[in-house]
Amino acid sequence: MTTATTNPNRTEFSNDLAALHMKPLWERVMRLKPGTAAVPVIWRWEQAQPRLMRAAELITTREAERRVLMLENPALKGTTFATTTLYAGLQVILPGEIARTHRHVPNALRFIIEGEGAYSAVEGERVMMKPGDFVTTPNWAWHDHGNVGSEPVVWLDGLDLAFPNLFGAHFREEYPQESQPVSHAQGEAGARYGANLLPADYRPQGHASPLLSYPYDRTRGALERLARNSEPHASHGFKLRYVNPATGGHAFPTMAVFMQWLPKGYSGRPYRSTDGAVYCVVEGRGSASIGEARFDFAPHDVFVVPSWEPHQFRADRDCVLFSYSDRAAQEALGFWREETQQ
Ligand code: 1HN
Repeated sequence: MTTATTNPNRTEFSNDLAALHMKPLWERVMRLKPGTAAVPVIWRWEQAQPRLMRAAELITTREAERRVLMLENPALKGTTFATTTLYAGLQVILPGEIARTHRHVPNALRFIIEGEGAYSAVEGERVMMKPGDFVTTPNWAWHDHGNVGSEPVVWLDGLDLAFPNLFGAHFREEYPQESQPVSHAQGEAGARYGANLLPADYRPQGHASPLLSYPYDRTRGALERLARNSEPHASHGFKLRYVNPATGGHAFPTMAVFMQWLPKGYSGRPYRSTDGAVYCVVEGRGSASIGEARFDFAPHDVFVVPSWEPHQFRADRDCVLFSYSDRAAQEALGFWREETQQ
């Protein structure tokens, strides 16, 4: 690649081309191997939690619209993203507050970390949120949040912002009122889509799961039963994928969402895949070795496993890990690959 710069004629040629916004392909510096610029990083709950409470003193939800501390990958400064394709942020809402109604093209997920009594209203249905629940905000759905309880509620926001931004398709709209009217009973989406049944004439409309909430007690119960009665995967322990019940596909067209159980004493084999992922520790303590980094993790810590970084998990106690990645988009495009290592 350096031949061009050592040959004065080629240098002159390159300079001539530059003025015309052309470049010789043989001089390109683009990455031509798997992986991204993102680096492994952990945000520890013991550091995040007091700062969320400080944010709650400094600004109201009305002023901020959403009171969020964004989790930006240190190698992706200026993007706001945790991985090259995924946004992650910690949102806190105080008793009595309302985060006003809007909609946008990016899909969003909420993973509830701490506190009870808050709802996320999606297209007229208020979904009550409890720690460990995974709640969806499908693309272009009106959504607002409120806290009708008596304690602060904190959740992890995950968004696929990079995709609409990349395509130039990021629209957003404000709703004329702060809260949208309630037009569905609580639990209606769960009744329609969450009981291994679907409305008789249902045809999938959007691309994201119409099931607005995946409650933790059911997810945890399934994993615990599997862990008691079957053998763990060599790298993932017991790992389940949240499903769009109408299609059998991922919960979002872009983001794949998972919950996994690592039994106490588990030591996983190194593994890598092309999807970058954001993890949130739900229960337990253990460690994640990711590339050159080693993170000891505790409940509510959030960490990033970048694309194609070899990683392995160890569990000091029974651990439950929530995660989301861009695997759904990669599978849809035919790009996704994985590799188990020795
Ligand atoms: C958003 O709409 C929410 O609705 C949270 O709670 C975080 C980050 C970027 C763009 C939109 C929410 C967001 C967001």
